[in-house]
Amino acid sequence: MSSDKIVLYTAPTPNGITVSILLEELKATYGIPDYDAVKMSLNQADRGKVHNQVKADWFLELNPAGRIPTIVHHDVPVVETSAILLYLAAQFDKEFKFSFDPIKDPYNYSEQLQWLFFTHGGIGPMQSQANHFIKFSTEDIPYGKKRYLDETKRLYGVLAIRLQDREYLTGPGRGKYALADIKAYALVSKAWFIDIDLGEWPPLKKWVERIAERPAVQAGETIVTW
Ligand SMILES: N[C@@H](CCC(=O)N[C@@H](CS)C(=O)NCC(=O)O)C(=O)O
Repeated sequence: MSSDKIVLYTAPTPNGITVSILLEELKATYGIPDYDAVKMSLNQADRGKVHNQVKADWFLELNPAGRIPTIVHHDVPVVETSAILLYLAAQFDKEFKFSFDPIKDPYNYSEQLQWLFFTHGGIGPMQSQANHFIKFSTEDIPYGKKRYLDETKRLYGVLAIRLQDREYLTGPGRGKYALADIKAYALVSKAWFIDIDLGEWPPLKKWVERIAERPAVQAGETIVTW
């Protein structure tokens, strides 16, 4: 029989912590799900040498893209941060503490998808490319550095407009801390890595500080470390 326990393949990166933050929030609220975190190597030089490397054959069978985060639940893999967040919410967030009911609350559910897609399709890839060109590229390519840094900052500006008169990205009134916040927080809170000063967008800075205070966020961010 397949286990109820979730296995989370992860690393201490913005994409990795996205999932462990939600898992910790769910555990703090409902006492479930039980999960094990397995730290994966993202280092290409470890390929073929280290068992838990993201391009190892056994891992590619779980996620053909060879990327973390990946979860396995009841022997079934789920990949892509936002798809994992939506899966975990559907399975475990029965009181919609961190999500919205797609049937009874379709407007807020739709907004949740909109902000998840905005972050998953926009900030995630742009910030990753900015990280690459600024921190990891073996060539110095000023055009690439500027292009992706400017684009990341433009998208942060959009979040800041959204947060001008609300505390969280989605939900009625001033908003409710939910999936879209977790997805965006995991990225925006790591802006320091490429020297982006969140002081440029006061509502965004306050939102990061507000979320960072949550014990489950602190636990989720440190589930595995470098
Ligand atoms: N779109 C994917 C991106 C995942 C991703 O880029 N993961 C990185 C770490 S943050 C990774 O596994 N990189 C390993 C590699 O590229 O070999 C998601 O949202 O899950």
